[in-house]
Amino acid sequence: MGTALVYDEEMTRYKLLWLDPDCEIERPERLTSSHEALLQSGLATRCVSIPVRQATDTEILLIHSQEYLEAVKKTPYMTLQDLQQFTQLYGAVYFHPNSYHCATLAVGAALQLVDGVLTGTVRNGIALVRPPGHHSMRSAASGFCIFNNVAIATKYAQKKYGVQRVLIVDWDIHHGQGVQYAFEDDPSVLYFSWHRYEHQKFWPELRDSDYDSVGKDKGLGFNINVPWNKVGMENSDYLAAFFHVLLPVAYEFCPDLVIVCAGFDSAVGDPEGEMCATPDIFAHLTHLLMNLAGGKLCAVLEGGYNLTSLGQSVCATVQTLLGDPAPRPADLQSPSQSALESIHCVRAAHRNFWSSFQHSPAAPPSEVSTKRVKREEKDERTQRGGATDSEDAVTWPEPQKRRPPPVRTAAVIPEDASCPDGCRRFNISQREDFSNDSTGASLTALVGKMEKNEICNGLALVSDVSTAMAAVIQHASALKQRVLVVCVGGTRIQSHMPEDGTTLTVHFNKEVLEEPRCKYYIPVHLKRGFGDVSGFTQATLGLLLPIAYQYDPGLVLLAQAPSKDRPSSSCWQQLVGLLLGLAQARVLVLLREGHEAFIGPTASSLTGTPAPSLGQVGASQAEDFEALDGLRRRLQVDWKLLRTSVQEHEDEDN
Ligand code: TWS
Ligand code: ZN
Repeated sequence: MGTALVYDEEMTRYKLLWLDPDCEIERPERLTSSHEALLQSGLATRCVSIPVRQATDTEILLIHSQEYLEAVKKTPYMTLQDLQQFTQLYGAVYFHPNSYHCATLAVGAALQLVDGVLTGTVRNGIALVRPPGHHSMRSAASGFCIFNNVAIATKYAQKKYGVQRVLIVDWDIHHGQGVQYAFEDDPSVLYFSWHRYEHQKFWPELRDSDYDSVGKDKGLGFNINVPWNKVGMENSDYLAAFFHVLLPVAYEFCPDLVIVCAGFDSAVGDPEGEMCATPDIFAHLTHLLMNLAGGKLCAVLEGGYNLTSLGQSVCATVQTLLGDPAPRPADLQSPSQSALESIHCVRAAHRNFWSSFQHSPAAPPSEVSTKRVKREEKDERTQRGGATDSEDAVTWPEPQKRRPPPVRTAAVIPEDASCPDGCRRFNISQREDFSNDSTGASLTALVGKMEKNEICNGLALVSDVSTAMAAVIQHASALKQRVLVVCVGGTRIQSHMPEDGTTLTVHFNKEVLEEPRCKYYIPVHLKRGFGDVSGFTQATLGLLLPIAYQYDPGLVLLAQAPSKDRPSSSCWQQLVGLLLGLAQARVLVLLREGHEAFIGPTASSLTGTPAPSLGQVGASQAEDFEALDGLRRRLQVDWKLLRTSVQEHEDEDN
């Protein structure tokens, strides 16, 4: 199951033919340099090349009007003057005699990608296209977009393959109003977009882009806008929006297919977005979406105008689609006040539609409304044009080289048990081991190999989880690695954990445990255990992941402690899959003897197979949700990525 790359040089063969400083950022080099970056890094050859094709009229008419299609069809025969005049009919777009041809190829590329993923030829993929699509509307071009590539691909997937629910994630820095308008009354398509908004001062300057556009009629709740009201948003702001807005809703929605409006103008260095998130963050955004819809993910290029930043971001995305471990999410700050304000408002606006938000405060506190700035107060649009000195000066660290270890997954399992698919058996035999604890010796040797980047991750079947855990922690701390311990089930952690921050323990349990006794020991009470999908998602997405990302461990230890109830296998696989985003996927899973049934599913997730979907998450158990939300609020003093709203009394570091 590979990763598709859909690309054709033909889409570089149109450009701006007259002087217009606003339009010149959208150049053919955007595609050539992205493709070149994939070739240079060796990623292109690891992908499955799928050819583009022209979309048919019928396909384009899935979204656009006949009149509009006929009008665009005439552009190849227009004079320069006619083209300029035609361009004037719309906003922020230009036409060229070859634009129409390229626009049909861009749609066709997205459809070829959907075909590849839905026929099972590939698991996922990316289409590198020009022109982009997300601004284009039923009868109008807009923002460099002619046909709405992603909206057409969505309808096509539903019609041709009977796909029911499609999640569209628009991480471009502009609001894809064309996608919003295409599906705002349609509950089968969930559209999520974050975008630079600045209280409606940023293009396309629409009232419809604010957090309170939540969809219409049957589609109420299925349109989610996160407006960014300040520039300079960072990795932690984007992650907070994923953890506290998109992911809880996406898991509740349970899509059959994920399509990403993959614009990279949301990355640092982009002259349009002016944000500060690094290209590496796209590895995490991609990873966090890869366990939805059984891994069926189609990324379609939208914007991105700093060629360096764009190339790095495309590579980060593709390398993650290929299954390589994501780089460590180093040094995450607290989300900014402005970002938290927006996140708070979105959750409040959607609290009646999604059970994950039903305990959010009803209305945004009056003082933090995002509509403080009135439309009339809008100041003059600043001079646009070529990059200014300050834009040229934007720099960021070179992305880490991601070298996946030669062995992906090792298994420490009894000699008589068969080795699961895709795993390397890793047992120190009794003969070589002088300590008389061959499992313990195997585990410490395995951690050593993980540390040396020879093996990525592993699983072990052990008779005593506590003893094994203690051995691993001791060894890892000798290697000066922060360890995240995630414990599922069991009544009490036997071994004594250091409380100096070298390990962080999150303990999920059915029983009521004690209150957090220090910042680094977090008991999480799940009344109905890990078999309860809504409790699991709330606890994992809203609590565990934000804490874990902020902690940034060098090793993750996931252990099944002795207990009567077991997590459902699909929840367990989702947990394993999501934890692989941390510590460069250095995850060691400890399974108890007697739980042999978990070996296969665990191995499958560790080797990179997407976890099965959890099913549409039904009505939640209010008690669990309230308790978990209460815990989240108590912990956010220490773990700032848990915040979903501004603090009443701000502490000094913010
Ligand atoms: C979309 C930038 C003109 C006036 C005001 C066309 C040039 C133009 C572009 C904004 C724009 C729109 C993207 C990037 C994008 C203008 C223009 C605004 N914009 N969307 O004459 O990347 O994802
Ligand atoms: Zn954009």
